[in-house]
Formats: sequence, structure tokens, C-alpha cells
Amino acid sequence: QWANTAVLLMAYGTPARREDVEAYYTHIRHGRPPSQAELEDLLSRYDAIGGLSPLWQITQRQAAVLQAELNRRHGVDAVKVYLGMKHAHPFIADAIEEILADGRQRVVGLVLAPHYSAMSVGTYLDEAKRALADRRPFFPVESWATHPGLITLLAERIQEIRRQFSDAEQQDLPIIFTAHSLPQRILALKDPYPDELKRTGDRVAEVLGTTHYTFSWQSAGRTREPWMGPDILEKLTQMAADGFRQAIICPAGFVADHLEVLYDLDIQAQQHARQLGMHIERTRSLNDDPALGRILADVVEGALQHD
Ligand code: FEC
Repeated sequence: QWANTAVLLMAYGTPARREDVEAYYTHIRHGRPPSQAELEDLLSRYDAIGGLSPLWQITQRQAAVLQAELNRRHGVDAVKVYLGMKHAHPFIADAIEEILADGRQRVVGLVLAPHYSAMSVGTYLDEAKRALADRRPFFPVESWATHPGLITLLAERIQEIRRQFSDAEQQDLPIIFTAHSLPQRILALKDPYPDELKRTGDRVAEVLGTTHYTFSWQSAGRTREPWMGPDILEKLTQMAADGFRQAIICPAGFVADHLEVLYDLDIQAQQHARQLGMHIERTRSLNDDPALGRILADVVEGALQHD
């Protein structure tokens, strides 16, 4: 029954060329062009990570590891993966048209972000649903925050770093789990997002057998309204004031290297930590780890189990 299934794999998207950054930024801002200063600020962040973001290349490789795993489980071409980006080409709606043109009969909607919020994953799924317009059955995946494979993989990534520290140092090596901040108004709407991140962190810590962990938000947007805190920079300031000299940052809300990891953590948070006299290490992103392909394939199968 697997034949003719489509997986619409969705991610944030990134500009393909420097000259596309303004259009990309305008799209993120719902059609309002950024000021010259805002645009230059964004361009300077891309410059700092080498010109552009590797996100699109990594997203394509993530689709490839998922496709390989689905081929292995269900035969070549039974389940085909299509990429749809939120803010760049190929857009979600374009992917839906491709799926229909290929004659695929049912569509799983899966976002490359494990934690559900109506303001993040929810908006991808809404857009896919709107573009599909009931032309095929749609099976949305809302959350894969506690998939056992994800928990194990994040725990392994943390262990890689812990091993670099002596046994004595490991006694005092807190883990900070982070995810993208969202506007504070989601809290009044009882959005599950903060709890989703907490559940991931709690499970990973349980696997590691530690109670030495905390949570923080990162990469808040440059808008006027208040965003959820504590931001990672404030968190580090507080931890330094409390006497911590080292920490592991695990950006559990992201599955790829991109601007928010390579700039906000590896450049900005690192610089801030140095000024505070703190040593911080970030866990390696999941990127195109074949284990991620297996996790996503499980999640796809889970979404279709009642069909
Ligand atoms: O590597 C890259 O080129 C792309 C990195 C990137 C990721 C990402 C993830 C999320 N965002 C989310 C929400 C918002 C909201 C606004 C917003 C603004 C930006 C800007 C850039 C940007 N985001 Fe992003 N986001 C990435 C990049 N994001 C660049 C514009 C400059 C700035 O504010 O820093 C505010 C929109 C507005 O102005 O009205 C809201 C959420 C995620 C995590 C989940 C996901 O991946 O979808 C939520 C990666």
C-alpha cells in the first residue's frame, strides 16, 4: 500500500544568491521590505558565516538520507520525497503542484523542526493544506519532539563533547537546550512549544543520567513585540554570574547548520561567552546523519499508520 505516496519535506529555506537576500527578507517579513540598515545587518551576518548559508544544500542532503531510507524500507520510488521551502525556492506550493503532476495519491507533510508551535510548524502545515486544497488526502506530522531516535542522537552529540572534558570537569558541565524564540503572545494562546522543547530536553537528560541542564531561547526576530526569554546571551550572563565557567549548548530546535546556529551561536554567543570568561561548546548539528533519515522515515510511517 506504500506505492504512490509523497512526503512533502518542508524547511525554512535560504537565499540562493546574495542578490536574493532582499527578496528573502521581504518574504519573511510578510511582504514588507526591510530598511537599508536592516538589510545590511542581515548581509553582514551572512558575510560572517562565509557569504551565504549552507541550509539549502543541507536540506537537500537531508531529503536524500530520508529518500534512501524509504527506498530501503518500501522499494525504490514507492514513497517519494519532495522539498518545499517556507521562504525561498522551491516554495511549498510549488512542491505540491509537482506532487500532483507526478500522480502521487497521498501526501505526508513533515517539517524539519521537531517542536510544534502554531507559529512555526503549524504555519508550514497550514500552507501545505491550503495549496493542496483537498485534492489528495493529507497526513500532517505535528511533532517529533520525543522520537526515541532523536533523543538518542542528541544524547550522543552531547556525549561527544562531554568526552573532551576530564571526569572532574564533567561534574560541572551544564547542558543548555535551545530552540528558536517566538513572540511572547504564543504563551497566552497556550501554545505547546515551550513544553515541546522541555520534553525533548528532559528525555535527553534522562538518557544521559544528568539533572544538570537548563533551557533557553535564541535568535529572536528583530520585531517590536516582546519575544520569549531568557535569550541565550542573557542565559550565559546569568550563568557566569552564578559562577559557571563552562557549558554545552545543544540547539535541539534545529536540525541543520544555518545562520541561527553558525552566526547566533558559533559567533555571537561564543564571543559573549569569551567576554564572560566562559568556555562553551555547541553540539554538532544532525545535518545529513543517516540516523536522521531513519528517524524521519519512522515519523512518516507513523503518520500513515491509520490510513
Ligand atoms: O540559514 C538561513 O539562511 C536561514 C536561517 C533561519 C532559520 C530560521 C528559523 C526560524 N525562524 C522562525 C521565525 C521567525 C520570525 C521572524 C524571523 C526572522 C528571520 C530573519 C532571518 C531568519 N529569520 Fe527565522 N530563521 C532564519 C532566518 N524568523 C534572516 C530576518 C532577520 C531577523 O529578524 O533576524 C520575524 C519575522 C518578522 O520580521 O515579522 C517570526 C522560526 C524558526 C524555527 C523553526 C523553523 O525552522 O521554521 C519559528 C533556520
